[in-house]
Amino acid sequence: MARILTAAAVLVLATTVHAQNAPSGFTIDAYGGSVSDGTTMAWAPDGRLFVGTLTGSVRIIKGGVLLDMPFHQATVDHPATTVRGLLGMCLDPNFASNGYVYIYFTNPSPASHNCIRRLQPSSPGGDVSDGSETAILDLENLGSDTMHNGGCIQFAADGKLYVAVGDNAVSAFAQSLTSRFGKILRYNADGSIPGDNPSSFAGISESPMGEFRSIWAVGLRNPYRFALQPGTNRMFINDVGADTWEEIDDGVPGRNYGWVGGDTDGARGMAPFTDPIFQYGHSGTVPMGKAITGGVFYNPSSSQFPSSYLGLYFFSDYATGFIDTLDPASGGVAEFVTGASGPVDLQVGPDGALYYLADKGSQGVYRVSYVARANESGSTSGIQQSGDTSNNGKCGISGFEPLVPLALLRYVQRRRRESLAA
Ligand SMILES: [Ca+2]
Repeated sequence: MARILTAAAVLVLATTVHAQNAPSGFTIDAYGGSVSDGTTMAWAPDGRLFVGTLTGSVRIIKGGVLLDMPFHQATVDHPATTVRGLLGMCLDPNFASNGYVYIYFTNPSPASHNCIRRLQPSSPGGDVSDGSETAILDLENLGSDTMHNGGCIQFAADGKLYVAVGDNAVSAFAQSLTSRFGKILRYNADGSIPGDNPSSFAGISESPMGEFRSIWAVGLRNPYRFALQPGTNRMFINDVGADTWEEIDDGVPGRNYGWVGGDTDGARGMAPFTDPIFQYGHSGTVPMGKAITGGVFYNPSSSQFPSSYLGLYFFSDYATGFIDTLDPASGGVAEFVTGASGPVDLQVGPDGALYYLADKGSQGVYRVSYVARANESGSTSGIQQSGDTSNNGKCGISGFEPLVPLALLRYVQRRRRESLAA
């Protein structure tokens, strides 16, 4: 039996390598139009989707159509093939009245450093900015290494602006209270520091002073994305690991997530460090990947997916191209989408669909929708797939033959994950 399943798995992998696959009842469609080098997405309450790109553009998808004119073009430090550039974006909690858009990007002036700037439309509700950039935050100058910039920014329900910053490939920064690198930071919307930020951090004897009073949690390597759960305001931090583990960390003020360089990502069971609530390896685990990217909780104001998805945490891996779910209550993990092309960000839309931003292949936004239970009844369709023109929307060679073995494979994977999570 095991040998048959292995052969089936090989067949499936061989025939669906370029297809994006979702569970039965779901479809995947390209959304809006081609966007290259996308890094970040944010939904406006009016239904527009803002999309930021590594090269400094903020684009708008309005009514499902990508507008030709960017909302804004920032001047970014983006040396070719590096991950410096525009990395994060969020909208003001009062966006409906003030129209503020916040972007995190690598600023070339006067020396390369990551910053946050606030943008505003040229007219209320307008689709282009007035060109101004209001300074909210300027981080320390970067070193020569172009890696580990973090970049995710989000407002939480407390009205504060949370900022994820990477260690710039200097792991010692992650444990230092005289550096904002390798941290989660917490600011007021105008860039001032709240008086109630934590003053002590696990495993560090001193307290932060001055501008470092913005530090909220420490010990992170490259927290590329974090997400806040609507309703609970729980924070999950996706910390990209080094050579072995990718982490999801439970964000709590004052905690130390243990990154001190070398092989110190992943669970170590070593106080005072906080282990990840979930980790997956670069080899030998299910799931398996090399760069955790997007994360979002499925708690939409208008739910579209089956109720079993409510409260789950979606997370993606850039290298493997999967989107999986983590159940915060049970710790169980299950496969959701496979074959996504370099997913870098996940968001839940106002329609309750899951949107992901692809940075490889046909780059742009993709929408994962739950279509109808009618599609499942009496159908052999284990997969719904579209938006991938390389095979005319079919799954595999004929669109049919991998379905049965894939269903078996998924069943086995799910059982393995349940046993791993136990
Ligand atoms: Ca860690």
